[in-house]
This record gives sequence, C-alpha cells and structure tokens, in this order.
Amino acid sequence: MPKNTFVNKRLLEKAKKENVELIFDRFEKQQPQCPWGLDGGCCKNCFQGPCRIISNKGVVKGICGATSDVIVARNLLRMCAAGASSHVDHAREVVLTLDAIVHGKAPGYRIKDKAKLRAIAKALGKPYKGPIKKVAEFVVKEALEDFRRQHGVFHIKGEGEYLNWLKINATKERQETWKKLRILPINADLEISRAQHVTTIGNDADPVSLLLQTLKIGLVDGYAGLHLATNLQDVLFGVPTLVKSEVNLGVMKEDYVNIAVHGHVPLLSEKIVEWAKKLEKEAKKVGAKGINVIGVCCTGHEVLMRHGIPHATHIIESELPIVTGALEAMVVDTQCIYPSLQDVASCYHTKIITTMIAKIPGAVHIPFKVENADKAARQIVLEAVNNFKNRGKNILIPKEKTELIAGFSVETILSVLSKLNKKDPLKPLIDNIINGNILGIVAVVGCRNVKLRGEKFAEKMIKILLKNNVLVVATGCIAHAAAQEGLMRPEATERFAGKTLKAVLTAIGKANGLPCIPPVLHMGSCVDNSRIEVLINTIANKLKVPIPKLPIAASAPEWMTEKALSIGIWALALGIATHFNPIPPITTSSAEVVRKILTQDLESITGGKLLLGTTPEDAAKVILEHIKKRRKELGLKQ
Ligand code: BF8
Ligand code: SF4
Repeated sequence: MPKNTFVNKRLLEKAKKENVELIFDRFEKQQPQCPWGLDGGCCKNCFQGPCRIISNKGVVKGICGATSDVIVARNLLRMCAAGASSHVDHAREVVLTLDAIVHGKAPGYRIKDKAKLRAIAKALGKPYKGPIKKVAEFVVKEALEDFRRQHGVFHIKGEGEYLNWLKINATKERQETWKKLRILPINADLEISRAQHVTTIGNDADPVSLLLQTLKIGLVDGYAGLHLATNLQDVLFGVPTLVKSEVNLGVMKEDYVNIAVHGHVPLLSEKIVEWAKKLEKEAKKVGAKGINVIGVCCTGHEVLMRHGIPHATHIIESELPIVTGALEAMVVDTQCIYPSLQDVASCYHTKIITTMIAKIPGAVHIPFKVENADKAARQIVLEAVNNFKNRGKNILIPKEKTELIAGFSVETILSVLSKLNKKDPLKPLIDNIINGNILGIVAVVGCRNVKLRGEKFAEKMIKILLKNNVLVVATGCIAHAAAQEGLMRPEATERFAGKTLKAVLTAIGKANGLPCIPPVLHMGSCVDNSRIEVLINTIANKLKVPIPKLPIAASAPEWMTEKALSIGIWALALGIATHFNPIPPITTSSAEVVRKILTQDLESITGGKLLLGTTPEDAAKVILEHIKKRRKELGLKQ
C-alpha cells in the first residue's frame, strides 16, 4: 500500500519529532475497521439492536425483521439526508443574508452581481426592472418557499408545487422523469425530516421505496443546497472569472501573518479576505511584512475562484499548516473541520477560531453573524495578528507549490469559448465532442479519503482519462489534488492530454492569449457542482439530447463525507453514470436488491448507474467504456 505519496515528508517527520498525532496515525490505530460499518450491514435505528447481518451464518434480518436490503437502503437514505442537510443549511445562510441586506440588517454585504439577481428573478417568473432591493425581496421569498411549502405536486391531484430552484435549473426532460417517479421534493426541510421518519423502526420496509426517497434527497441536495447556495453567492460576491494562483503548503509565507480560512461558507471567508487587506498596517506593527490568507477545503476554493487566494491544502492535509509552526490562526466555519485541529494547535501557537456551528473545546469562539460581520472579521484578523509574536522557533514551510488557473464558472467557460465563435460560443465545444476530438466530459469531484493511504487514486485516474481525450472538470478537495499534481496548469495539456484534446485546448487557449487551456478545469467548491449541471444542461439543450444519453460521467474517486454521497446520488438522479470509490456501504452480501438497482436497473429508471472501480485503472476503464457506449448509441465517431 502506498504511504501518503502526496503529503510533505519533512512535515510528517517534524510532527513525529514533536509528538504530534495526525490523521494518518489515528487511522492506523483504527485498523481493522468494523466490517459491518464497511459493508452497510449494521442497524442501530432502535435500541433492541444494534443488529448485524451475518449472511454466512444465515443471519439476514434484524431483530424486528428488517432485511439486509432494508437495512442497507435505510442507512443510505439517512446518510444522504445528513449530507443534504449540510448543503441546505449552507444555502439557507446565504438566503438569510440576502434577506438581511433587503432589510438593512447586513451592512457588511451588498448585492454585487445585480444582473445575475435579475436573471434569477426572471427565471422565477418576475422579470423586474425596478429597484434591486425589490428584486432581492422577491427572490428571497421564492427561496424561502423551498423551505416551507407543505403541499407537494402529488398531495392533491393537480395541486401543489415542488422546489423552485429545481424548476428553474433542471431540464424539462429531467423534471418530467422525476415527476413520473414521484420524487419531486416539496420542501427541503420537510424531505430531510421525512427521510429520518421513514427510516425509524417500523416504517418503510421496501428497499425500492427507500431508494426512490434517496434519489429525492439527492434532488433536495442538488437544488435547495448546491444551486441555491451557488446562485446567491454569485449574487453577493460575483461570478468567478479566470484567476492565476498557487496551491500546496508552499503558499505559506514565513515573514507574514498567516491566516487559514477553512470550511465552506464564503460569508465568512470573504470578510476575512477583506479585513486582512484593511489590517495590513497592524501586521507591520507587530513585525510582519503583511497578512497572507490561505485557503483550506471548500471555503478556500470560494476565495480562490473569486480572488485568487492561494489554496494550501485539501482535507487530508488540513492539520499540516499548523505543523509548519507558522500559522497564526485557522478560522473555521462549518463542515469537514476535524476536531483534531485543536489538539494539533495546542502543540503550537496557532489559534483555532470557531465562528459558526463547528465548535471545538479549547478553540477561541468568535460568533459570526452577518449582522456583525465586519466587527467579527476585524476581531478575528486582529487575533491572528496579535498571535504573530507567539511563534516558536521551529518553523518549516515546505517549498512545494504549484501554479494553477482557476475560475471556470460556466459564464467564464462560455466567454473563453466565445473568442472562437462570438455568435455561438458553445459551438466549438459541441463540434469537438461530435467529431470525437473531445471523447467526453467527466466531472471528478469530492473528497480525499485517508483510507486510500495517499494512493493518488484521483490523479492517476484523471491522467488516464486525459490521455484518452476526455475533458475533466473538477471541484472540492479533488480539485485541490489535481492542482497540486500540476493538472490545472496549461503545461499539463502538453504533457497529459491526448493528441486531439490537446489540439482543441491549444486552439481555445491561443484565442485567449494563453498557450492553452488546462485539461482539468477548476469549477469551484463542492456546492459549485451546481455549475457542472449548468454546463451539462447547456450541452444537452444545444444537442437536443437528454442528459443520460450524453457521453459524460462523474466520479467521486476518494469520497468520504455524507455530503459527497448525496451529491453522487443527485448525479444518479440526473442520469449520469457515477463512479464511487471506496464502494459505498451496500456490499453486505445479502443486499442484492439494492446493489442490483444501483448498478444495473437504475439505468432504465433515471438513466444513471453506479460505476465501480477500485483501482485508478479499473475506474478509468469503466468510465471510458461508458462514454464510448454512449457515443456509439448517438452514432458519434469513436
Ligand atoms: O464540501 S470535498 S472533504 S471539503 S465534502 Fe469536505 Fe469532501 Fe473536501 Fe468541501 Ni466536499
Ligand atoms: Fe435491529 Fe430493527 Fe432496531 Fe434496526 S430497527 S436495530 S434492525 S431491531
């Protein structure tokens, strides 16, 4: 098994010498991991249990009679509901911020992209030309409906509604498919709450019904979570455009006050970036050359995409900026924040500053509300500045860093393409897909998982796809991994792209004053997976081919969070063949119904299917086979 090939060896040695326990150490202490947890054959939904499935001894039901398929399907639904709840709560924060702006209660924020807000209002059915606050008020009202509508489309025949953000974002064809399947969500909170209800003891015991509800939760995540968050974040902070920046721990600066922003909600990280600039002078007063903000995880991607803030690490390495000894503060908001950060920080001078729901004993908590955003952000940055003097002597900032180009929102992709065809920007992309210069498009998304022991699964898989002329788009921690590997530099096209893909990316690059476009496009944070759907919908509408028939696929090659699972389920509902590694917890041997539906039958239901491949080579193989199959069905050149 490879050992953390992407992790800086010198920092690992430093941590060891300084007796600092890291994720890699804790992972080994957990071995062997519980087989029932791994294969999904465990239920603890009531306290008659926990119940385990032990098929080889004929134990294929829990005490209440729940079969292995029911147990596995219920677990899957609960995981997805938890994942969707994270994105939905994130989106809610952004909606409430827009609401606070309307009511004059968020002085630190403004509506930056008025045109985007008007476009959303228009899509929702009100093409307001009037004052922007009126437009915002309407958009907020419609967004909040997605949290409180009670009567769904199937409640009373012909009455009722479903998620507004689904209506304005999903293609008509998909909406019809989901309507037939009766999985259109009524409101996000209701569906998440119902998922909890139906999975309690003595409720839904039909694996097919449970899987359909899992797909519905995928839609909740996709629309009331991802799309809603991205849409309104763009309104508040602007649509990303091309930026050059750097990734990896070498982006830390020894003579500067280093502040890491970690988590997911740009409401906070945007303010930290702003106040870091405003308080430069304070940093100089304490002997630093200035303030260096660096990104960790998704909120890092948000400020990378919009401001070019360098991105230090993905989740697996999130403890390491502290180990350098040169991090004054790590400011965290919500999701994917290891509780261990405070344990590691207690060995150094770093302050972990919690601000929202992720609270950690021992950390400094500075409550962050949009009403007091400026005051809190100022206090947080000053806390870091004042901590500069407490640095120890033993500092090690790795030299490794890699350049990247980021900022590939769909708007930016279209603007880049418009340099080749102003009237019809999508045409060059479509033509090259049709003629086979671009074999297909694959979204490689999601987390890194310590279970892979640093195998660089994603990087290896992506390189095989590129060689086969597949264009790759990426988000989240995997986007960082790809960037760290140099796959988001124009040079990577020369080195890794197949001949025809290289020619296309060079032509687009040249038209834009670049040697070429990188072969892996950074599309943002995990909520920005919404941008990937917009891109796919644009292609599907242009080609007049429904999503399931397109030569595309998705992969979460190192997933680990419930959020990643629910996003993947959304992709399956969209009709996209989606690869997951590690294999989700559906492998308990007697859960055949669930496995068969997800890996086979789903193709005739939504058009999507779960692809499995536990080596980078196998993963690339199943993905390529799928894309070639779709090309053949469409009569496109192989
Ligand atoms: O939402 S990729 S480890 S940081 S869950 Fe978390 Fe996974 Fe990273 Fe962002 Ni997404
Ligand atoms: Fe066991 Fe059924 Fe209770 Fe689950 S709900 S723990 S299977 S008795």
